[in-house]
Amino acid sequence: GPETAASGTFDWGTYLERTGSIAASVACFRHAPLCAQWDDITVGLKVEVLNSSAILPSKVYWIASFVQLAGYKARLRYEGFEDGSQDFWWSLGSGDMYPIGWCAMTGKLLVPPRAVHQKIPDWKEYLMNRLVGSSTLPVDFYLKLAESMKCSFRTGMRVEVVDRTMVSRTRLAAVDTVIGSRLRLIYEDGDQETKGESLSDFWCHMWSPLLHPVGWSNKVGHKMKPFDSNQLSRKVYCDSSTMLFKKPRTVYMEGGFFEVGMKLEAIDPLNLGNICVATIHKVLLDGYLMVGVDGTDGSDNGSDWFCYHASSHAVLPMGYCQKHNVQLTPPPGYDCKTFTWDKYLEDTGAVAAPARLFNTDGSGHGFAQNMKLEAVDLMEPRLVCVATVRRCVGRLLLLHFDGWEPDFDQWVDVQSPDIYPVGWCEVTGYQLQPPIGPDPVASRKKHKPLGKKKKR
Ligand code: MLZ
Repeated sequence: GPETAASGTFDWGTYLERTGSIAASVACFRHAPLCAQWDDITVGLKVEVLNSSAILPSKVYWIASFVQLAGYKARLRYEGFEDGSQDFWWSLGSGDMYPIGWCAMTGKLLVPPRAVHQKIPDWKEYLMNRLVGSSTLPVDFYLKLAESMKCSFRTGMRVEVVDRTMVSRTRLAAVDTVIGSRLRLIYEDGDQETKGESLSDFWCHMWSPLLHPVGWSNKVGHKMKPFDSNQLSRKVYCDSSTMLFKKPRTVYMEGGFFEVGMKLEAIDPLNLGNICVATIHKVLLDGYLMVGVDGTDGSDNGSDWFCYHASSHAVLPMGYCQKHNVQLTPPPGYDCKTFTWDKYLEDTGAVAAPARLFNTDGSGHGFAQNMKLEAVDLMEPRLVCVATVRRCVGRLLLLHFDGWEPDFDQWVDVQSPDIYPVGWCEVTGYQLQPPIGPDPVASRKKHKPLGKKKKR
């Protein structure tokens, strides 16, 4: 269709209509601009919006109502076109749309599209009747939008972030670019040239659990790639203040906590569509854990261990998959049809981490199966893609990237800062990856720049 990759003109409105889909509401994404204001944005709202059919020397406006909402996009219907024949999609971030009364206040003209003029001779009276009792855009809408788009990270600030060439350690990095609260980080430890262009940077949201202030690794006991301070770039840098970072929830360690050797189910950090049998390999400070997927090479030597906070969505108690009808990926040598936890614990002489240590409550989010959204491909975290909620399981969402093989599906938390409402890219100026066309070129093979390829 016209909205596919090649043409570069993906249009969410057309796509949603063609696929008969609905979008998750902005209210589902607490990190998204205007989330807290979204109760006031509803179908039925009336606004003054650019009359794009007028050919006049200055912009004129006309009244329209919201007939559908899809993330930050609204399907608008001009007054006088109640049959829906002239409906159009408008991004709530693009301006040229104002509360009722704005034209009168600013001396702009309300001019009906020509066809309305012909159909309804006395449109002034018509409009008066139509406007009675209607609600409009909050007067501070654009102010709130601007406020909620502020990001306090600045180019040049230093941080510690996961090393994408070895996920078990962090690396020193500096903020290079900020778009829509997503940070492009360049590894800055004197070694950035050696790994090749594609692995020398990392993108994440400012609230990403993978992002930490300088000194964090040392403080909690996480491994960090060594660096030579003399080699650091001489550009002006400052360490980012710890105030800028999202703190994970406090975990209580009384009455027992995770212990080394305990077994659990965990999202495989290198295959985010898989929930695997895993082991706690290290308990760091402040509730952080080093978790490894059982039976992988990188788990034996520690290079694939991954740091998850005890409150993370990615660590799950034994039996979670079975209870929720999700396929658990067993260790090599075990068949997924015959694997049982009882037998496995017996074989390994291990104990399972107690269920009460996990934070699996997923009540009260607004996501549902088949909803559309924009989501980061966490294996190539620069890419924000057109995606669909394939499953909702507790606080987990299984996301599918439209047009891509199910191999690319990823489990994420309902509160992940890497998922966004439809239209977020347009509002923030980030590039959106449209679904790939119906005839994918031969090689759409899974490619894992975050960490190395695994044979499983
Ligand atoms: N290099 C990869 C990119 C995959 C991105 C998929 N995002 C859902 C490929 O083209 O196979």
